Amino acid sequence: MRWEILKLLRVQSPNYLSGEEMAARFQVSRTAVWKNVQALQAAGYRIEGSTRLGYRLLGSPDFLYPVEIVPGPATQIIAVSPQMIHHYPRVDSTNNILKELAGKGAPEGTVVVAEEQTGGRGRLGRGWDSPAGKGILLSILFRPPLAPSQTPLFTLLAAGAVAGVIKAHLPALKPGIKWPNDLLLGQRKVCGILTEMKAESDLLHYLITGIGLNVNCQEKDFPPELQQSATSLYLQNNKIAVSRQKLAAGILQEIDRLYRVFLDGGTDQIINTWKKYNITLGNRVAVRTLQGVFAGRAADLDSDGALLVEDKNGKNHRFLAGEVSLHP
Ligand code: BT5
Repeated sequence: MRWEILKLLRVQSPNYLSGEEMAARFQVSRTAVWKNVQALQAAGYRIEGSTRLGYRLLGSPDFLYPVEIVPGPATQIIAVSPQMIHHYPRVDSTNNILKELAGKGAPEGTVVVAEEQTGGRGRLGRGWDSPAGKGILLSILFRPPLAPSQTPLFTLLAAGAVAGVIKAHLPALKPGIKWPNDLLLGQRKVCGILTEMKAESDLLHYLITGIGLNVNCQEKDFPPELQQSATSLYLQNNKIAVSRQKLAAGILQEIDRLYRVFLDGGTDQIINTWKKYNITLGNRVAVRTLQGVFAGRAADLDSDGALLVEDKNGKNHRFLAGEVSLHP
């Protein structure tokens, strides 16, 4: 009922809505309405109460509450209702929480989102710095009918989606994707993506794509070792704060759209969306893998999203994972 009350207050804002009217609408006592208003206030909403006039909404916090980031009727699989979004003030890692939910049978399209992570994870045991209330930290559960070998495409799908949403909200910015999962603004990293899966031989149980996007981080929010390499939308947007809620809703909606394109066999479209923001292909690169470092020219992506790197004899070498340095 709390969120229903919020909806009513929002429609009515900046005017008052009487407690009596809400009590009648929900068939509860005025005390019950008042308790729900208090809960909303505790959640950060600025609601003014007047014994004579009722309540009015004066301001909303930029927290990633499910009702605020649920993308709306256009979505069909991802976060189609607020109930499919699990919001936490603080977790170790949203990917970890979603793994637990997935193990208990959570449906495809379930989302875990947090204001802060204490153990945010990158690839290969690296960390993701996740200060409270500054970024978007979310994970999405997919249960696609796929072979595990095709899953790297999901990182590209998410990277293309986030780049597109940044461009739509802040047209002056020029997001670039460094294969496979780094989103850069200028030369600095603004977003990272971590795709993990549970699979047995050829059977994929589920796939989790975790997105960490630096939205309103200031320089001082980054630890010293990231000061030169990390950035945020705020820092790139002339230090004007950006709505995390609008971006998060946009990201969920765009990933839902691209995922459906993918399910309809539109792998090319996923790759082409990624290529719109490509800053990798065409450049000299060094790819670091567990086997060593390989240098060459990033020539293309194949239909699995693997990177094809051309050696000096014109022969392509295929990488499904790895760490790319541009212009080594
Ligand atoms: C990534 O790994 O870029 C994947 C990051 C995924 C984070 C999301 S947040 C929601 C979900 N839950 C999780 O626990 N994880 C996902 P990788 O390519 O390995 O890059 C990690 C490296 O990026 C670190 O070693 C740092 O150098 C750098 N880094 C860490 N935090 C950063 C930040 N906030 N902004 C920019 N760079 C950062």
